[in-house]
Amino acid sequence: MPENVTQLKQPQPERMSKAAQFRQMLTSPDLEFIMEAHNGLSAKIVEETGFKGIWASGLTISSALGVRDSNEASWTQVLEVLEFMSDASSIPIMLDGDTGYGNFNNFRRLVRKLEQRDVAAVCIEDKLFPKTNSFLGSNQPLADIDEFCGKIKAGKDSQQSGDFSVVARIEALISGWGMDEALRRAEAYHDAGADAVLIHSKKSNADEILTFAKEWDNRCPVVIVPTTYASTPTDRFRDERISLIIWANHNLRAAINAMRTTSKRIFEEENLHSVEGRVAGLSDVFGLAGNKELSDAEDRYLASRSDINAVVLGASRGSALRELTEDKPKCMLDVRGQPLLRRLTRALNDSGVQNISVVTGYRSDAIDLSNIKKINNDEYETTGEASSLACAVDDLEGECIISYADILFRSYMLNLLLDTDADMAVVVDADWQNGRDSAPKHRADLVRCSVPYSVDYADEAPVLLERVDADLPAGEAHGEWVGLVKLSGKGSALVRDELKAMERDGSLADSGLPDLFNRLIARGAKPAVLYITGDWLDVNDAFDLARARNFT
Ligand code: SPV
Ligand code: MG
Repeated sequence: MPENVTQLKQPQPERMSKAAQFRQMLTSPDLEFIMEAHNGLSAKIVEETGFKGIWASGLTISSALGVRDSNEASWTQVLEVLEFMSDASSIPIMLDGDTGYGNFNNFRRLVRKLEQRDVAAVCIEDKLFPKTNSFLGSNQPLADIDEFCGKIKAGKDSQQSGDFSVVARIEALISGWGMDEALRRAEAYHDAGADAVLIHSKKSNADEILTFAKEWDNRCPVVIVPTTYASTPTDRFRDERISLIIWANHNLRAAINAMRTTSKRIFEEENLHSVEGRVAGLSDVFGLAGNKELSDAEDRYLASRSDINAVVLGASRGSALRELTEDKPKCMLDVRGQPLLRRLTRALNDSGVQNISVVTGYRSDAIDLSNIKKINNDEYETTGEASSLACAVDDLEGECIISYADILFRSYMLNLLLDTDADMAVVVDADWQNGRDSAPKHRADLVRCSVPYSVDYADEAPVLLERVDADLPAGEAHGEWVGLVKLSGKGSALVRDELKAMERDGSLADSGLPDLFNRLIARGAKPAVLYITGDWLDVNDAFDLARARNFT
């Protein structure tokens, strides 16, 4: 795969520009070939085949867009296709620019736009806008020679790089104006600055092309399109010092046949059996699209969260939910078709966190999710959250998320947490009093922070957690502890040490996460606070469950 097929790279000074490569093909003494393409994919295929250049055919680009070769696609629509082709390939492209999409002024603007897209050359034909394909009808009117020469001059004068080529296509033979007119026009276009002339013919033999080439005697490079006179041996053109052959439309025509055959088979057989081996494999499709480069780039540029562990505390039954939690812990309660815990693990996975340990207790057997590691807290009936966390102490390693299993929250919170650099960070709901009067909530863990939440929070000073306490007087509280924590590697080590200290002093069994954090704060830790306003809930009773089921 050529380098810039799949990635945009710094310009490589040692490499010839596409325009220079094309000019060299035109002026070299060898016969060269360019092959038709009509979109990014076919441009890649032309390049990988080994062709040194691409013909961006008006006929096939139009056909691939489902319109006629009569300037039905606007020039900017063609330009858009070309941009994809140019980005997808690293060999030069010559655009079939029809009549230049207007007069000299439209053409010179086209030249500038083509150069901006690294298109190496444009070919314009001496017909009238809107053009008709040369193989349709007969005696199509030709452009006035002087007008067409002015167009060539305008194009050449406006190009920024000396290497960009303008090829002048002569339709005199096709339109029945004869050889003398064709040669007269070639002379005029050459004098006007064309870098090459394309002499076109729709005869079934190459006689008039070969005669033209002899008479022209290589006064400037000659380009031909042997579509109708395809039986002529290529060496005959070499002998007449033709510079460039355009294979004008064969990729599109091949694709039409292949698509028809495949569609017909699938339509008739109503299965894919007989086509599977005949069509390109998906790995081929991904290969052509350059997916390997993308995954390498993801490794280089995307912050990886795959090493982050999550410890989810899901040991409690939730006895306020009575018979609903008889056969399962509350984290397995169904919320619109999915257990709460599955919603949580999905959210973690979606944020890139894959290593999830769930500390279970009550009806551990009912926690049957496949992508988690279960760690049982055998003493869940007599111990609290800190003990559950201590059961997962081996997973409190490196960057970690700690979460209650029975909370629902919007995914931005997780990303907010995962993006912080703080050694410890907790999410605090500043809107904790909202709805409290109408529906008395389970005793909330309230928090006091270094700075209250403010909507016009202009200064970026960090907010620190000072205390978590369900008994905090409401007037002192700045929010509610959500039960979502992020630890850095250092933060995890501090938490591990503190859990061990709690075990030693006998306080572990009776402690919750708030107690753990108050101890850490007392020892000098400064957990950062990420304020949110609502957008989450925890499930403690049937009322919470009803709210959870409405949480979208
Ligand atoms: C094209 O490919 O659109 C051409 C070449 O202009 S031809 O169809 O032979 O005129
Ligand atoms: Mg054309």
